[in-house]
Amino acid sequence: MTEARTETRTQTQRPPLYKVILLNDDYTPMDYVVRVLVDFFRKSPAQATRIMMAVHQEGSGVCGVYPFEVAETKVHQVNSDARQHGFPLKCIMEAE
Ligand code: NFA
Repeated sequence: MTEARTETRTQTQRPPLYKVILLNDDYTPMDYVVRVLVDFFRKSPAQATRIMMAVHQEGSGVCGVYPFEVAETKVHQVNSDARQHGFPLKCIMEAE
């Protein structure tokens, strides 16, 4: 009788992660971008202000890193809220 053997996995499976990125533009008010970061990305007002200023100065910035469906939901929420307010703010996602 041959002994049955099973391979042991040494690495834990992790879901692929996606960066959610805000893009700068010339019209969206700074305080609105800070509010988006606090409300949709659960940042503190200080963190939100730092991220907003980085996007403003560098053209884009990462707001958070999430599994696919969470990232997709955040992108939708931000783009739809910005449009409802009449601002051109754009949010995108990118594989990490
Ligand atoms: N650049 C915008 C302004 O000067 C502010 C902004 C920051 C817009 C980050 C979009 C993203 N009002």
